[in-house]
Amino acid sequence: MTRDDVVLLPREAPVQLIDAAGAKVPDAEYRPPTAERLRDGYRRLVIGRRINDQCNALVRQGRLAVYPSSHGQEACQVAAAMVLDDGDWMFPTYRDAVAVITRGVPTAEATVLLKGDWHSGFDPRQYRIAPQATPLATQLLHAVGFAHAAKLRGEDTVVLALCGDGATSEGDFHGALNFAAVFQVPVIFFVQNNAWAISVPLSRQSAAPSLAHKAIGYGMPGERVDGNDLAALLAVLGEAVGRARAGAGPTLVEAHTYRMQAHTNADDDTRYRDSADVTAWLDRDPLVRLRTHLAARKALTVAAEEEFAAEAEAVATSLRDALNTETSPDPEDLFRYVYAQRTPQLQEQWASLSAELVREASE
Ligand SMILES: Cc1ncc(C[n+]2csc(CCOP(=O)(O)OP(=O)(O)O)c2C)c(N)n1
Repeated sequence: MTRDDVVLLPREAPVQLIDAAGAKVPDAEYRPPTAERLRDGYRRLVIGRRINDQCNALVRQGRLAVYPSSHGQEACQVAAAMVLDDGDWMFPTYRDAVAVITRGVPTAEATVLLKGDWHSGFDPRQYRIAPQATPLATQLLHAVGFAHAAKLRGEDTVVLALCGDGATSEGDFHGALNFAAVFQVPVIFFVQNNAWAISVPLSRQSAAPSLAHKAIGYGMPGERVDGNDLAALLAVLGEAVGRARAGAGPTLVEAHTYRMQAHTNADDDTRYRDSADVTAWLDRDPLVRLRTHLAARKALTVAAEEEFAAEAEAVATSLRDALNTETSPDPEDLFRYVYAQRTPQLQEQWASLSAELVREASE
């Protein structure tokens, strides 16, 4: 297939393989994952939802400084982790803790950033996950550079970079997609369109027919997918990963989902959106949908459900244990690893902070 043969425009409607009522939707192009893979995905969704609930509670207990919840977006989180091989890399954002944990980062390490103890609590090389990025869209550039380097070295590494709908308005989004398409870099840009960038709705963010339509402007395929349908996400992202690994370059995937909770605990979403809009999305919940589907296929026993719930409870316990343990980070770490040689400004700031710490200790 030549580059000209590839269909760049996304479909009119997002790809869906299981509808909101749990029924199978036939598709000529995308094959649904096996029942076994879907059951494993459901298990991860149950754990993901529990992580979101537990982290919200830990914020209220003052144990986490902040938690940008992915409640309602768990299918995107789980799919992002499931489609990658061990040797691939993920470049996540602040909202992607569930994806990070699903890929294998222990809860104690995954929550260090959100607790405010350190820039990242895990070793990126060990899990092949870049630190969760807070500055919007910067991770897309890092992902492209990383994937380009892997390609130049002759490795078959695929890189999946996540971002939100708001991040697509950043200049870095443009730079990353343009470079990736020109140099046919093995990267998947996975946009979780959850309809809101804090208080800014998608309609104030983009006038494009869809965010996936932006792909054609760069010369890469774009696809839209139901972001609450794990089966469709696995199929669409899986195909994009396969294309990247085969040397066919990048893909832009837009998942249509919804941010069910406030942006973070520091945000009051009742000030800018109608609660009826939120409740309307309850009918499309990714967990309920997959559970109904698997149960109808007799692919989910009561025993399996109990086992998944117990596993999720164990993950929640590990989160509580990790965050209820007092830590004493060294304040100088803030300055230690920024540059090989500390700049005069950093020296001045550290001198001021250390004087303050000495004064506090003597009080
Ligand atoms: C470069 C940059 N500008 C502004 C911000 C402040 N900010 C944090 S989150 C956010 C909204 C992001 O929305 P979206 O990309 O849709 O992701 P979501 O939070 O909905 O997952 C903004 C503007 C930032 N973190 N980085």
